[in-house]
Amino acid sequence: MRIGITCYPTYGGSGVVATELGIELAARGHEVHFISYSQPFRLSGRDNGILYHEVPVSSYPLFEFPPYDLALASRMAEVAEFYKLDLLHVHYAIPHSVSALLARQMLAARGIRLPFVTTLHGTDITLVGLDRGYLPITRYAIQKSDGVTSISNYLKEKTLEDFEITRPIEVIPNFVNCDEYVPIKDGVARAKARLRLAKPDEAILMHLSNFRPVKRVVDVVKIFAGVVREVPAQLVLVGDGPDRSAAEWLAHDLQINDKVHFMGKQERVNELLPLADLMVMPSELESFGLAALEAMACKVPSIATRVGGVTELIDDGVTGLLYPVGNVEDMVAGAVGLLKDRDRLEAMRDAGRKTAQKRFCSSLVVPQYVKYYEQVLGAN
Ligand code: GMT
Repeated sequence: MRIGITCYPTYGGSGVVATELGIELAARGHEVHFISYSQPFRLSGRDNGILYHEVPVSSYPLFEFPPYDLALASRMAEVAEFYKLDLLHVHYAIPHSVSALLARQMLAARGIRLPFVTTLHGTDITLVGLDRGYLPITRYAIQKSDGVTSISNYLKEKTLEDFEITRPIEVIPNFVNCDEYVPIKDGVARAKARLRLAKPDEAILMHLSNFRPVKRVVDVVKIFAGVVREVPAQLVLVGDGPDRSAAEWLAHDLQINDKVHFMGKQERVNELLPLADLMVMPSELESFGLAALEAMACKVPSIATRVGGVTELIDDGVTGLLYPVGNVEDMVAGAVGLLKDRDRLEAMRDAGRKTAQKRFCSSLVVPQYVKYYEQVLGAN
């Protein structure tokens, strides 16, 4: 198949899923065309079977807001026509599904067929999408998509309810490449790799996100402050975004900044994650929680919040520990308890890797997308 993919190319789960999907599809012999305003950050630019098409957004003195969604629609239509795309797959509804809808109509007028699939990721429904300024057009584009998938049952139900959607939505969960996200074998190799970040007797807590308010990065620092009072530890934060400065200030105010490491945006998170003992994901809301899944595949359990689709990923007490949002005290107690009980931690590490392998490996999930594309193409 020749598949066009549009996503936000910046640091964030929806872009990661879209990029990894493109890479996996290309590895299976499909021709993949990324269409976005810059190259998605996990693409090397040298990936076989993948082409990247930039969307130029020209400015004009009259435009206070250059119309990216229109430029995107034009580029989608061009790329689809020039490269004979079979299908377009857009990730994150706003504005991508609206642009795809326009591109489909533009091409239909020229006798060319371009079905499109919209994948809903989270705040496109739970936050931004609920904004009255966006809701009607987002609802329309979802309703008119040729196929719609969501990354969890939670998000599907939320979309059907809040957007009064009447069309079917297919749930296809987030996935991880279980051959690339692997634990480092215990022993000398792991100990040596960890030495870059911590002393042998110190635990490593890790957080990975785009540091938006919904991720509650300040809670991560608070949780760590409680843990390090009881257990020797270091905190490694991967990613960047609006709340980084608040978290840095808090680490200074609590005088733990020598143990808190802000690594910024990192491309090869699969090399960092296996070095951690625990992932900390105290989010206000997660429609799935890709960071926790990537950690799980590397045998790193999460201390997380019982929100949204997280319960579809983490089995509380078995593959991680779940708490109400903002309950820092209990999250500290849970983390300390696990770090002091190595047998329990080990059992959780193993159970997490098994869950990732059994349910969320790309080898299992990517074929679900391919099957869905075939279904959409067959129905058109
Ligand atoms: O925050 C978002 O909604 C955007 C998105 C992103 O680009 O970071 O994150 C969402 O998509 C991920 C991949 O499908 C999910 O794993 C995240 O749970 C989801 N984030 C939220 O629901 C807050």
